[in-house]
Amino acid sequence: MTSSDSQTPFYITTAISYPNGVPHIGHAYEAIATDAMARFKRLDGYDVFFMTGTDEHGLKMQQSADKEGVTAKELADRNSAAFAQMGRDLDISYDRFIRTTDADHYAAAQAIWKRMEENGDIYLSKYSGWYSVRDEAYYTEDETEVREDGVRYSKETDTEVTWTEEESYFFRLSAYQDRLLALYESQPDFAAPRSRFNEVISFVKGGLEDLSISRTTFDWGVPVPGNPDHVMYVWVDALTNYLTGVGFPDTESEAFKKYWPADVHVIGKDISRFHAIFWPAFLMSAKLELPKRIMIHGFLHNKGVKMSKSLGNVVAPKAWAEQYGLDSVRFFLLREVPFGADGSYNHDAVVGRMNSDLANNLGNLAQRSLSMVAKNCGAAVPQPGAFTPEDSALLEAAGNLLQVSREAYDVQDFHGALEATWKVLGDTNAYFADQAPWVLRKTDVERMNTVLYVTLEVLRIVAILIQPVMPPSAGKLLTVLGQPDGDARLFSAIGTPLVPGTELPAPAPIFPKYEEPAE
Ligand code: ME8
Repeated sequence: MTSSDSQTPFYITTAISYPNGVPHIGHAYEAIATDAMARFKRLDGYDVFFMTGTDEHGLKMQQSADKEGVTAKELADRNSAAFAQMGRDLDISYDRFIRTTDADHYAAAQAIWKRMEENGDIYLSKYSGWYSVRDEAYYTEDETEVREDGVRYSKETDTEVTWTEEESYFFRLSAYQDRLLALYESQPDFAAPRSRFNEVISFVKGGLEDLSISRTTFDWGVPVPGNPDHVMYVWVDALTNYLTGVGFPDTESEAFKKYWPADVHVIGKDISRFHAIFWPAFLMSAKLELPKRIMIHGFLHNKGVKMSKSLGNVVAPKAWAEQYGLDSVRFFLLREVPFGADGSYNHDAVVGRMNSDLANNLGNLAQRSLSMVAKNCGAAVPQPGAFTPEDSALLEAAGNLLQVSREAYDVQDFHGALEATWKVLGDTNAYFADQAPWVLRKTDVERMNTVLYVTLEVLRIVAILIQPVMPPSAGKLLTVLGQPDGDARLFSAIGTPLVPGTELPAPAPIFPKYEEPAE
C-alpha cells in the first residue's frame, strides 16, 4: 500500500439525520450508497475520509422531546446512538460519526457565522411567515394552501405550517443569485442528477429572498455569537458539520488542508435546495472553497408507497438485513435502483435479485468452477494452455470492468457499475455452459484447465470490484480464490492475473438461495 502522504484525499459525507426518531430504510439507503463509494475509493488507493452523523438542534427536536417528556439532549443522545448503531449493523465504514452537539461543532458553527457577518452578509430584522416545523423552513404565502381539514400546508412537502413572527438575523441570500447562477453555469456537475439540478437552477432563476437564520422562540441550538437571545437556524448549524469534521475553524490544520473542499455530499432529493443553494452561498460569504459535487439520490418507498409511521410500513434496517442477509440488501439497493431515481422495495424484488444475480449468476458459477478445480486440478489454480479468441474476449471484458466501474462510481452510478459487472458474469456463465469443462475433462484436459482458469480469473476480478457493495461476501469469494487479505484485494491487483499452482481452500457456497421460512 502507498503511504497516506502520496495518496489523493477523498472526502465524502452523508446528510446528517434528525434523531427525532429511529433510522429507517431511507437512512440506510443513503448510508450504504455512501459507504460503497467510500470503500471503492479506498480500494482504488485514495486517502478517504467518510463522515456521517446526526443533526440534533432545532424546533422539531425540541417538540419531539416535549411530547416524550424528555429534554432535547436526552432524546438526541438516545436516537443518535441508534443511528450510530445502524452504521455498525450495516457495515458502514465511517471515519467519524459527528453530532451537532459535539463541542468542536459549536465552535465551527459560530466561526462560520462570524465570517459571514464580517463579510457584511448578516443583518438583524423581523421575520414573519409560514413556518413548517417538520421541514424547519419558512414558506411564502403562495407556497402554501389551506386544505379540506382547514389546516394550512406547504404545497411542496405536505407539511403543516403555522404563522410565525420573530426578530431574526438574516443572511443576504438575494445578493448571491448571480454568483450561484455563474457557479452552476461553470460547473455543470456541481449537483447531479441533471434533472434535480435543473430544478434547483430554475428556483434560483426565479429570484432569491434573504434567509432568516436565527430563532428566538426556543433555545435548543447554537447561540448566535454576540447575541445569546438568538440561536442559529438549524440549517446554518447543520450544513457547517461538513466543515467541523475536517478541523474548521482551524483552516491551517492538517485535516482541513487535506480534505476540504469535500469531494461529494450525498443527500436525498428533499434537501437539494439547502445543499445546492444555501450551502454554496454560505461558503462564498465565508470565503471558503465549495464542495465539488452534491449527489442527490431519490426516495425509497415501501412497495411504491411512502413510508410513514401512521401507515405502519416503516422497515427497520436491522430487521431487513437480518431477514435477507446484509450483503444481499446492500446489493439489492444499489443494483435495483439507478442512483438519483426514486426506488421501491418489496419482498419479491429482493428475493429475485438474491436468487438470480447472487445465488445463480455469481454463487453457482463460483461453486461449480471451484468444485471442478478441487476435484480435477489438485485443489490449485490450473495451468492454462493457449487462449482462444473466446477466452481472450472474456478476460478483456473482465479487465475493462475496472475502468468501467471507475467511470460509473465517479458519478455515483452504482447501478451502472453493477449492471456492467453482471453482464460479464452472464457472458461467463454462457461461456462455461458452452465450453462444458465437465465434458472436456474426458476429452481434453488442457482445454478444461484453460476454461477453468479463465472462469476463476473473471471471478477474481469481479470479486475485487464488488467488495465495496458486499464486503464480507466478496472477501469470502476472494478467500476461496486463494487471494489473501491485503494488497491482492486492492484494485491495483486487478492487472496481476491468477498464478497457476496457487493452492485453493475447499470451496464453500457463499451466496445461498433465499428459502421462504416454513409457515
Ligand atoms: O434531512 N428514501 O435529516 P433526515 C431515501 N437533518 N432517503 C431518505 C428517505 C427515504 N424514504 N427519507 C429520508 C435531514 N431520506 C437533515 C439533513 S444535512 C446537513 C441535514 C434522506 O433525517 C434525506 O433525504 O430527515 C436525507 O438525505 C437523509 O435521509 C436524512 O434525512
